[in-house]
Amino acid sequence: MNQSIGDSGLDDIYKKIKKEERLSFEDGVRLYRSNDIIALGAMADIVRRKKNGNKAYYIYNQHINYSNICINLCRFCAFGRKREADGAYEMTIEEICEKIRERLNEPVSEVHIVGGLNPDLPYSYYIEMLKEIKKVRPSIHIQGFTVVEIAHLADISGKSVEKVLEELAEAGLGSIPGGGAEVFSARVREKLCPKKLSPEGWINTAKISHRLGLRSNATMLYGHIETYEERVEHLMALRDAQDETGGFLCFIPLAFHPGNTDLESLSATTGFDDLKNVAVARLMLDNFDHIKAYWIMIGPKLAQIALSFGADDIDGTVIEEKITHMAGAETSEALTEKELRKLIREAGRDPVKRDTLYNEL
Ligand code: V47
Repeated sequence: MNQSIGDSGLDDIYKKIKKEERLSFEDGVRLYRSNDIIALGAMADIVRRKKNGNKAYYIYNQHINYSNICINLCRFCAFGRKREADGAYEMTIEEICEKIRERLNEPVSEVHIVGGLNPDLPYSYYIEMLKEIKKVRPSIHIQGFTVVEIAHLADISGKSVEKVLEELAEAGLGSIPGGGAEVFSARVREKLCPKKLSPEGWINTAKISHRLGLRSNATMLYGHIETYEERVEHLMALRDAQDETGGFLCFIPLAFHPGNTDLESLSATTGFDDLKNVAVARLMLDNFDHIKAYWIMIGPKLAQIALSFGADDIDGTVIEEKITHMAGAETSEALTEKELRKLIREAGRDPVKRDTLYNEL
């Protein structure tokens, strides 16, 4: 038995992992309660290696946050604004296309598009945005609009979620990012985001998109007021949904940044908890192929270490990130491909440039 695991008091869980047995709710909570980070990492690394060998993925991508005007105004968010508030903005389709045009000389394969729930932008804005981006760069994969935005589009258009997704896909949408899941606990949501799409709404919308052939990502926002039990319940709800559809591409734990939010008095997450979330996710989410350590939120150095704690992906070049930076992130807003490859290579992994759907480029 691996020495670091033998001393951890988690050897029964280790046995399950070796037998590829599914972990229970109690197992998940015990993993979170353990401070034996080396044992957690060693176990998560076994699973990661079985699924992804020596490969670690990155993507050449670009983020566009088209508007921060939002009707939800979640308490953990420093990005959302009322229309009349300082710093509120809304990009025109032409401004969005200009952002795509600016990068035409770079090998960008994906544009990641997320915004607030803007009450004034019409449904046609979103359809036109997708079509116009595709005209400027036909080969680009558009990963856009969290399921929370999709549900909002169904509301404002009076169409069903299915119809909205079909029309967005027809206009050029390729897949759906994982945001808006937060933590599924009713207790947490009542306190932090009472107006947000319900957990059932989030999961159902994701499942509908999977059934229509649109893959999506999944996230969990951790490090605010949630308990270990609530984290594990969240992971298990995602695991159940993945059992049904197989449509999730990857899971991304999102480290809460308190700056400029209503929760500013809370401390930022620690390196230990960041690594725990990667490792426990890798162990609980046995039906997810990929766990992403998002360097924007935990920093490139810790994202690199996370590659030995269950992560097989460190996201990408990103270029212009607003959601985390408005909440006080101290990371840069972009890494070069050379920097991403160096981080991966020095962690002893083979860097693999991927497209959104994890095809190797
Ligand atoms: O849903 C909001 C989170 C999410 C804060 O799918 C915050 O590949 C930390 O989901 N501190 C949007 N997080 C971003 C997102 C995402 C990012 C990168 C890759 C992918 C992917 C998805 O950001 C929101 C919310 O959970 N968020 N405020 C904050 N203060």
